[in-house]
Amino acid sequence: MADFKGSTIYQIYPKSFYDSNHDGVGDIRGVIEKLDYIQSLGVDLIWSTPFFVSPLNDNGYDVEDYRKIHPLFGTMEDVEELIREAEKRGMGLMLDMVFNHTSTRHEWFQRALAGEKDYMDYYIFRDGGADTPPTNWQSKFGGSAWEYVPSLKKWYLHLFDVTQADLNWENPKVREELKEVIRFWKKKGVKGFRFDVVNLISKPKIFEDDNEGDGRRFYSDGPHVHEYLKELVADTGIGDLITVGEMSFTSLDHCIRYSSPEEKELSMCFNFHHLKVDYRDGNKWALMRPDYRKLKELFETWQTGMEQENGWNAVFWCNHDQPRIVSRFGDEKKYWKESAKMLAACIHMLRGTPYVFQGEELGMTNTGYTDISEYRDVESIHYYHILLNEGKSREEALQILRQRSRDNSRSPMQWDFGTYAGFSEQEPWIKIPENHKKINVAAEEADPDSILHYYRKLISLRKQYAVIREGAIEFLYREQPEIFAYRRLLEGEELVVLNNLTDREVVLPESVSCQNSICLLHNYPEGLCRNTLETLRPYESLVLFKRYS
Ligand code: TEU
Repeated sequence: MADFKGSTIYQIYPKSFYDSNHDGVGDIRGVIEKLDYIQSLGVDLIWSTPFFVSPLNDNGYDVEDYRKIHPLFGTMEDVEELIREAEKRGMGLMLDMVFNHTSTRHEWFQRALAGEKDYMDYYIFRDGGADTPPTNWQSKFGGSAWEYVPSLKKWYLHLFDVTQADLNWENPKVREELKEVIRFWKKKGVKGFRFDVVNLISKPKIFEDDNEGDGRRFYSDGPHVHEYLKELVADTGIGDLITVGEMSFTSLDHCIRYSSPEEKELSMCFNFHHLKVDYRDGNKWALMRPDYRKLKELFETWQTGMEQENGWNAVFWCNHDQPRIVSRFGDEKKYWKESAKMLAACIHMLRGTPYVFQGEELGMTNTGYTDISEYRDVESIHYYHILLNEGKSREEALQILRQRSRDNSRSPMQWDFGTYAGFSEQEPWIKIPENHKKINVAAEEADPDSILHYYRKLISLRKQYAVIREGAIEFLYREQPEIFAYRRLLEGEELVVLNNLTDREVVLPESVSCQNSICLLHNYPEGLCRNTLETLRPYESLVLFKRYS
């Protein structure tokens, strides 16, 4: 069994990582060229988002061929070289398997469209008149989740974009095809898999209208999902690799089952509850200040709940779908460094496997785009129009996108001070934020106090201290929303993590003595350490370690 508890995983969005052939789009050779940098972070696994043949309507989450590489990103030889070169540096590659749906350009769907019965059974087609979709379910990207095909007089289900048709996992042939994909990549030496929205694969027997919501309660963690996952893992022999399921709208009970070793499903789960604490009434497109009380409650529920039942969390703030954390829960201006470091410590010392999304280790911020023409993401563009139709002004809609768009995380990695931030010599496919002159790898390599060096430290601590990997967790100051604090415990070792989530000084309910502890990490300059803590400074974060004899 791979050591997923001791690992840190670095996520790459290849389109925006490094452009080796200077066509404005990042590529696989770009990742190979930057492997030394990735290794220097101390991470164990590199998760790359999909680079397979695809029309790229959803930037690769719409797969046309699971075994071929999109020429924009490179060749199969490049991927094989990436696997070898990563391995030489002690790292593995984790691939992203989008198995809930395929692109409508996939051969299976094309054959279904041509009326081949066998292939129609690969997808979810339902009868119905041209004006009445089978149910009122909504796509996650807005609009109906059904599309009518006049030639077949049937509707097909697409929980995401209309070009992403949901696969029918009830069909054993579909499950077999997908296992073959896994075997193909496993043979190439891939060390892990991330399964995209994998808790949505098992749809209900009966499709009915949802009078309370958009339909998700019927298909999230569906009737056969655990059975299908067990089968996929057993039949492909990936139980000894590192696997993570992206669980959309899930529950603690299901995530315990997905990730506890006895169940033989996955190593760990992503859930997104903690990233909805700034959604007004659960609506991503309605702005609200983060509710820190809720955030703390969610972490506590998921951390202690998973620990009690031997489950395992993937812990993270950022990915290619989320706005940048320093802009979201920190302060990208006055306390940029302090808040980015504090937020990192919050996550990395938790019980779970931490994920770092490219650029997070630099404190990259939201993009601040001011015109809709600067956006590329299919979801952002759909929702811009939905917001206008709801009566919002252009400026109001853009203001929402500036905070909520997935493009906030998809702007190019900021390598240096150059015109295109050292990402490319060509104008990139998506605009680079102005602040790349200040926030970039070159600048942060040179600054010993940088966010980048802080991340390296955090990642190395996990390797050095068993209490971080294995310790039990206990939450402190539970009644104080502005302080996120916890203790980790393991035979004779104790770690205390204190974080001020606000831009104000906060008083600790009782003073904390640092005298018998080692301060492993502090996000304020050294001279500002003290023997007894009565207060925490704005966004202050400390990690204290004690060994009992
Ligand atoms: O995302 C699944 C998902 O539900 C989201 O995070 C989604 O982007 C968000 O809810 C929209 O508000 C995964 C991938 O990470 C994402 O990039 C894909 O677009 C999506 O699946 C479809 O494959």
